[in-house]
Amino acid sequence: MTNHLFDQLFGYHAGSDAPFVTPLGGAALSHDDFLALSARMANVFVAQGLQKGDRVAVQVGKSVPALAIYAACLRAGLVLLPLNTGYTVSELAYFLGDAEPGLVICDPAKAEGLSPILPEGATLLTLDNAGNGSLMDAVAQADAQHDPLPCGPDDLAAILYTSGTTGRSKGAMLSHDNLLSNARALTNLWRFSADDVLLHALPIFHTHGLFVAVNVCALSGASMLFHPGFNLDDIIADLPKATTLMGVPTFYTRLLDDPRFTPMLTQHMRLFVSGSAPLLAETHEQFERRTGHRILERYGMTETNMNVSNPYEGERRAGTVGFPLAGTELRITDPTTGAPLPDGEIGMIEVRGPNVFKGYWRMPEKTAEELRGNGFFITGDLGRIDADGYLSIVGRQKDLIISGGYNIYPKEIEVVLDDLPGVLESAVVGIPDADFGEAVIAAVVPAPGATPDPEALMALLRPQLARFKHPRAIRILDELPRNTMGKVQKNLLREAFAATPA
Ligand code: MLC
Ligand code: AMP
Repeated sequence: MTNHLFDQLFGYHAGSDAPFVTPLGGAALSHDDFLALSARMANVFVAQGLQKGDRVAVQVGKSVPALAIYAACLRAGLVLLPLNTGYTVSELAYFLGDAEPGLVICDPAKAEGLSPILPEGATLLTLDNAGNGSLMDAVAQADAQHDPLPCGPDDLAAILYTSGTTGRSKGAMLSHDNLLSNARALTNLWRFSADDVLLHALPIFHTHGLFVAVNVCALSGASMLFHPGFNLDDIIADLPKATTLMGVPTFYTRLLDDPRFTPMLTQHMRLFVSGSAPLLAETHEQFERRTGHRILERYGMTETNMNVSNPYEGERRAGTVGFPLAGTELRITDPTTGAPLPDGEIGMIEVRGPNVFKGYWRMPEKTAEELRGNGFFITGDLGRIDADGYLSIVGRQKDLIISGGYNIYPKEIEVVLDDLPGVLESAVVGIPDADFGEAVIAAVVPAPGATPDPEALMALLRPQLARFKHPRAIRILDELPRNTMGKVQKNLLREAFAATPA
C-alpha cells in the first residue's frame, strides 16, 4: 500500500532540483530538499512515539519548516491540526482538550503559556518564525531516510477547527482523498503546471492557504514565493516573478488602492483567484478595468474544500462563484424541508462529492445535523443557480461574520461578553467594512444598576479572544431589539450600526 496523498503531492518529486518553495528574502528549496526536510521531521515525530492517527497540533508563524510539518505528518500517517496564530491560551485550551494531540508545536514565546494546558502525555516542541527552536534542533540530528507510512484514501490527513453557531468549535476531519481529489480537480480546472509560480501570501492554518494553494502547487510541480503574510510592498516587489496569485477579497481591494498596481505589473500574470469571502462585483469590474484580468472567483469551505469555481476558459461572471467542480454535485434545497428546489430559486446550498469531509471529530450529533445520510453537506450558505448554471451566494443562514477572510461566529464573542461584570446580555453583528468586507460590532445591555464602560469591557475581553475577533466598537443599549418570538433582530442592529459606524 502506498501513502495516498503524500506520494501524489510530494513523493513523486524525489530527485527534482526544481524550486518548490522560496521564502521571502531567502533561498529557494527544491522539491527534493523539501522532501529531505520532511523525512527528517517525520523521523523526529516517530521518535516521540507518535503513531498512525495521532494528532499534531501546530501554532507557529508561516515559514518553510512550518510547511514541512504538514508533509512530515502526511508521511508519518499523523493528523495535522493547524491553529490560527492569533488564538489565545484560553482558546487553545479547548482545541488541545478536544483533539488530544500527542505533540504540540508552538512558537518558543508561547511555550510557557501552553505547558499547563498540554494534554496528558503530549510532548511540546518549538519553532519560531526564523526556523529555530527545539523542533529544528531535533531535525538537524535526525536521519534523512524515512519510508512514508502506508495510508489509504479514507485515512485522516488533518483536522481543521471551524467555529459554530453554538460557540463551540468543531473539528472537521479531512481524509487523504478529500484533499487529493480536490487538488486534482483544481489543478486541472485552473491549468496549473510546473511552469507556474504562485505568490503565496495567505496563512497556512486554513484551507485556502494550506490545501488550495499548497496542494495545487505540489501536485502540479509549480513553485511558490512564500511570504509570511500580506504586505503590499513585498507583494508588489514579487509580482513580476509570479504567474498566479490566490487571495481573499481584501488582497484585491488593497492592491487596487495602491497606485503602484499598474497594468504593466500584471500583464505577465496568468491567473488571479479569489475566495473565502464575497468579492464585490464592483471590485471584480474595477480590477478588470485596471489590469485587463478578470479575477476567477471560487467558493469553498473547511468541511468541503472547494466546491464551485468560475471557469478558466469561458466567462468569469462577477457576483457569481461559477459551476460545481468535476466530481462535486451541487443542489439548492428548501432550508426548512430540505426538498430540492428548481434552478432560479433561492435556497440552501448543499454539496456532495469526494471533497466532502468525514464528519466532525467526536461530534456524531453535529455531523448528523449537517451531513445528510445521502452524502449531501448542508453548507449554511444561501444561493441561487441562474439559467446558465452559475451559482450566486446570496446570503448565509448561519450567524457568521467574515472579516478579511476569517470566520467569526458572533456566539463566540457573545458568550465572553455575557460573562463580564455589569453585562446582562449582548449581541454581536457584522457591518460593511471597506478593507475587511465586514467588521465586528457588539451591542451590550447593562445588568440592572450597572454602567459598564466599553473600554473596560474591551480590556477584559482582549486576553480571551484572538485579535481578529475583537469588536471594533462596543455599543451600550438599554435593550436588544426582539421579535414577537423573543429572537434578537440582528438585522435591525446591523442597519443601525452601519448607519453610524463610529
Ligand atoms: C488582521 N486583523 C484583522 C484581520 N486581520 N482583524 C479582523 N479581521 C481580519 N481578517 C487585525 C490585526 O491584528 C490588526 O490589529 C488590525 O486588524 C489591522 O491589521 P492589518 O495589518 O491591516 O492586517 P493584516 O495583517 O494585513 O491582515 C489582513 C489580511 C489577513 C486580510 C491579509 O487577515 C489575512 O491574511 N486574511 C486571510 C484569511 C484566510 O486565509 N482565510 C481563509 C479561510 S479558509 P492591531 O491591533 O494590530 O491594529 C475559507 C474557505 C475558503 O474560508 O473558501 O477559502
Ligand atoms: P470556512 O468555514 O472558514 O471554511 O469558511 C467558509 C465560508 O466562507 C463559506 O461557508 C462561505 O460562507 C464563505 N465563502 C467562501 N468562499 C466564498 C465566496 N467566494 N463568496 C462568498 N462567500 C464565500
